[in-house]
Amino acid sequence: MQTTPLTGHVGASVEDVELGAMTDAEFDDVRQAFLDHCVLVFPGQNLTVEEHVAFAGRWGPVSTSPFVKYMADHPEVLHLTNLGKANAVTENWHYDSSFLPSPSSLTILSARRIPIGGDTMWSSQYHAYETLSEGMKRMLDNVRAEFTGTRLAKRVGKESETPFCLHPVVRTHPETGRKALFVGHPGDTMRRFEDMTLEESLPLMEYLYEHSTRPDRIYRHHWTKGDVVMWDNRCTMHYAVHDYGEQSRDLHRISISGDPPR
Ligand SMILES: O=C(O)CCC(=O)C(=O)O
Ligand SMILES: [Fe+2]
Repeated sequence: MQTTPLTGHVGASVEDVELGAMTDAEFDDVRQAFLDHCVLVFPGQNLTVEEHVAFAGRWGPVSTSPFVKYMADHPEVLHLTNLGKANAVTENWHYDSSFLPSPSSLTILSARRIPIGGDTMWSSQYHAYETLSEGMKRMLDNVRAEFTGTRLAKRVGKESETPFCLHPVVRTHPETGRKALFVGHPGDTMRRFEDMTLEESLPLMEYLYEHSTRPDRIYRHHWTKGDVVMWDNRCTMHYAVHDYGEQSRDLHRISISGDPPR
């Protein structure tokens, strides 16, 4: 197995391993690489749905999200398709299911059909936290924010049922012990800071969103059919670029349950 970092702060490509037929020793190496690099790219895997499900199962129990429909014959697999730019709820920087008490710990995508375009970007929230000033770190240490699923609820006409949850804006990764900034898009996935008004919250939310997603902490993946990419949803945000018009884009997605952020 060969692991090659893709940028200075986030992402690595892993080759010479078959995810569908992996030994326990190889899995231990993959797990370590995952904790070290936060995003792993496995080119040319072309997993069957069954292989995808089996690989995901090695990471823990699967998790599902409200407001989306899973595959009829594989209730843990979400088929991501092109629903049009207006419905591209993931075209912003976000942590998955951050509006739930226990957001997923990680997600594994398997690319089935790729358009021209349709890249996905990830940003390291370890790096985002570590590059804040000591004063800002101190100030944020005990702050919580309201995370929401605004666009997701809106897409299915259930705005009045928009889910939300309070979480700390600095979280400690349960496996690495490193601190990561935990924020979202002001208005889409993050509403305001706890016990603060919208007006008070907005400038800092906007600053942190911008800070979290600077180009020097990002990996941008240009997909090829057959790629498998997995990310750590406890220390990265991601953004699905919708620049492919009406072309087809099909990926299968499985997420794994996580713990309440602390
Ligand atoms: O379509 C993608 O590349 C990723 C979409 C996304 O945000 C997700 O699956 O959580
Ligand atoms: Fe996402």
